[in-house]
Amino acid sequence: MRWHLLRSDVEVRMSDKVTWHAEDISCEHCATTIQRELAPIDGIANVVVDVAAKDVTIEYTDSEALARAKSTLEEIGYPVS
Ligand SMILES: [Cu+2]
Repeated sequence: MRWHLLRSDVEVRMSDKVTWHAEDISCEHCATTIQRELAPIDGIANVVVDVAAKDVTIEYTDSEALARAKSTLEEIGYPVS
């Protein structure tokens, strides 16, 4: 019984969301690159890039994935604040 409760907790776990500002985002090409590099990371559920605002919004299911996303952004030339 307890095990079932724990399991359903995992299944319904919601993803968290964070928005970072990356001043170096300048066009759709940047958005495509960011999507392509971040989307395959395990634990990243969704990536939305707002080119006009220079914002990257990331939905994630574990915080390690988020740290990896941040360092990946730095590596590909979009350090975030
Ligand atoms: Cu660009």
